Amino acid sequence: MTIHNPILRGFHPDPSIVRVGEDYYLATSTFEYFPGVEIHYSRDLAHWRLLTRPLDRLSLLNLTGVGASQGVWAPDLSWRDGTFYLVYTVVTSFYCNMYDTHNYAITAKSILGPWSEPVRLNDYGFDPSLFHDEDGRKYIVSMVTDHRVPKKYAGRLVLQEVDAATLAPVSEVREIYAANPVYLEGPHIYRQDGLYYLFAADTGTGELHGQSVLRSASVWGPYEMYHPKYALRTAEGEAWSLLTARHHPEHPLQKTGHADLLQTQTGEWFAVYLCGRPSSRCNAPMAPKAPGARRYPLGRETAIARIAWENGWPVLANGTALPDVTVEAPALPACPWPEPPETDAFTAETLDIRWQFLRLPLDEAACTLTAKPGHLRLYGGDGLSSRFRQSMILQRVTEHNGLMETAVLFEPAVFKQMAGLILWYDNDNYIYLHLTHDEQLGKVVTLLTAENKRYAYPAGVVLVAQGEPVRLRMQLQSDDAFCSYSVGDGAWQPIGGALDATALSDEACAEGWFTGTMVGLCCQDVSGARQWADFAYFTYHPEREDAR
Ligand code: 6LW
Repeated sequence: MTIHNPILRGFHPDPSIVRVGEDYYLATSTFEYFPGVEIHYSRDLAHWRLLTRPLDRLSLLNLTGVGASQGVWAPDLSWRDGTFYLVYTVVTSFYCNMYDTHNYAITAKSILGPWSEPVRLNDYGFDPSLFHDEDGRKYIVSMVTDHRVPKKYAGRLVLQEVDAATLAPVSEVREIYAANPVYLEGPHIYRQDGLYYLFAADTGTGELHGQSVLRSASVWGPYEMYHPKYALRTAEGEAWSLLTARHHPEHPLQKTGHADLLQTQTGEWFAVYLCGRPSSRCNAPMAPKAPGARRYPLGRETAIARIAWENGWPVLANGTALPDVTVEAPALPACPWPEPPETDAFTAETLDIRWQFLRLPLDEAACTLTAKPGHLRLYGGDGLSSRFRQSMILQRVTEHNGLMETAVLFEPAVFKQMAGLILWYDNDNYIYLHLTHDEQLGKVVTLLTAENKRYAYPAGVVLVAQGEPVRLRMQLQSDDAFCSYSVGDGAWQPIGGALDATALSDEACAEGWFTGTMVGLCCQDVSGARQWADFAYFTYHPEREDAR
């Protein structure tokens, strides 16, 4: 059996994996989306399905007002003696000098919960992970942020022992690695053959990203960094990455790093890591952020590699630092899952698990499947710039090409009421095909684009008949988005021409760093009247490409 990378497509960064008997659970970051943390399930490492999102109540995650790409970063999932442990950061200040990185741990007997109330960990930095030593002791390892200018420490890692029962700190916070010169984050510690292995992401999370490994006889260090024979370094001070696409811009999986190790019940070793599949477009050479950088509208995704041990060090089994697009699966029986349906007819009692909310959960008074059976009703919420009560549901765009479609019944009475289909990166970047009211024409369809707070209506407004459902469609093709609409059963009418879909990427968006394009359904009523919209279905047909 062959595994095709990425195994989790669309934005799913910072993978953390755990095996419990014959079950594999993989956690990824969710940033400003609610519920927080995605846990995916597999029995064979080839087939994955989204199983649960544990941070599903406000006492576990309240994202009110957080900025784009803040919120939940780099969850760490582990299991010991019948208990799951989930450690995560809720970032509430970023894009500023002084970060706030609130670190928490929760536990559960079952992966489906119930999860405990959160335990506060130290907030020195982000990417905390929990190490369970063989002697029963537990430790938290994380990176450290530093607000001083110039920074005294960049890429420092610290360790703290925590109480094995309560996870409360029991030791001081001690440095175990000082970036010199390699910047490390995303640390995980493993014990193997009596040694402590510190497995960490190096060199940021862009195209220079990689994965390094260090080891020590003591959990407190000193840690020695491995220099794999195959590591390709072109300058002094560069990381000795065992996994990286740095220096190989043609490789289909870029940005590779931030890995977690795993041994199967068959004794085979693997690592999950994050990667990106580039678009064909770049930022302008003089762009204020990331000049000239290639754009990744799908964000950072999750992939898997086979690992071998070389002189007691983990390395890629293919004998290079470059990961494979296809990987031979472990010797386990295939366990495929049914493909999730492309069309959501909104006939279930609850929203399909693929949908997430923006920052805050929507209750029945804002989002309901029962007001008009077979329809999703959204009551108009805040405007698209709001970091508070927006009426929006979203899911990941998983391939560069594909088609999204909905049909909406909406009778706006004033121009402050809008509802439709949105391609979304963040509050300042989106493509919004929607219905609204125009004082001269009445009910109209229009297109609003936002690129780093530059707003445009590239197609004006087009009159549509009242009382009829309007179908709205977006086609992603060759890095452009093409919009069209149809009234009732009428013919599809293009609106707005080709729009650059790569503008919705970490590279292009001024405040975004870590997410990717989402597709959503939403309704705004900034008049305060809470006019509603009824969506009859949502279809997403991604065109899967196995390498680009
Ligand atoms: C993640 C950290 C990172 O926590 O990106 O650039 C953060 N580094 O490792 C969000 O994915």
